[in-house]
Amino acid sequence: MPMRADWMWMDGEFVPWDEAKVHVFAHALHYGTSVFEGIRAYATPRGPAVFRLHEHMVRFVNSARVMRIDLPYSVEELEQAVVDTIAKNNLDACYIRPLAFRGYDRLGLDGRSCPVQVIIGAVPWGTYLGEEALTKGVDVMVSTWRRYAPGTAAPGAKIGGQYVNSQFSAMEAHDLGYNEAIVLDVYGYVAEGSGENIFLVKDGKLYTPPPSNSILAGITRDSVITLARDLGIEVIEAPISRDMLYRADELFFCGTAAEITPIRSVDRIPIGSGSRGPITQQIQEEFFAITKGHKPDRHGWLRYVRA
Ligand code: PPE
Repeated sequence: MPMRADWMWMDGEFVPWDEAKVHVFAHALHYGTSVFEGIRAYATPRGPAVFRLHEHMVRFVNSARVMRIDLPYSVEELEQAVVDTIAKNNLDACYIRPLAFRGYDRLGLDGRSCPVQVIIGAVPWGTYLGEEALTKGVDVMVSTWRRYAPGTAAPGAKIGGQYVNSQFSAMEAHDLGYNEAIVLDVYGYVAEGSGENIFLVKDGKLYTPPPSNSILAGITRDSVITLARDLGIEVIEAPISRDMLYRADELFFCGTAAEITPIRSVDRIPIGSGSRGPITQQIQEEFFAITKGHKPDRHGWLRYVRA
């Protein structure tokens, strides 16, 4: 069943889902000239609440800056448009996809004569890596594909065309019977998953690669670091070698879509006990307690859709 909702926010107005269309000569379709975000809203006792909307929209604007896309809306206008899109579609928990892209004018690599279009879609989207992924964990492989090298792309920006790299590793993993891939950077250090950041637990401490290992600095990653420190867990941002994965006590992915997903094996080697580890569970429970409004929003991360 295709994902859908009733209304799409498109260039400042709501259009019926089935009418939200572009021309096949849109520049983005040929060259990947787009920037996007993935944001979740959670169902809370006070209705839907968008998680870290401001940080997502700031990253969106910064990605656009790197791609040389001039956005015709401010961060505040985009935030309001997200809230309006959820309300207009009567959604509760949902996944929100803002996208800015170069539309149709002409072919040619420097597409800056092509008009900028902006859409915001919101759809229901359950667990990203399978029904039981959050509790049981996922089986992953180290991809044969590497993340792009420094200076060949912009890992810190969420640019559409860059995601062909992620697709290569995701498709390879799925074809070989794994849920997801871990991708190494060009020097052989662990970068991230095809669409998630990664954390490792060793001797009670939490490790994650720094931005210099070709990662997208995820907003969930930042939330995990904050919550772990709240819980008194030491967090170390340092390069991680492949063998450290196999020797880890616990491993987990985090991302907007993946939320906090334990990794139970890498290359068929069980990690730790081979199921969700205690620190992973502790951070996961803290994360969901806050996102779902069961614990006070002590970091000001929730934006309620209903005032
Ligand atoms: N790394 C990559 C490469 C990535 O795509 C994401 C998000 C992250 C890390 C985590 O970032 P954050 O969401 O800010 O915590 N991936 C998005 C797209 C997933 C998709 O399949 O589409 C997401 O999780 O929304």
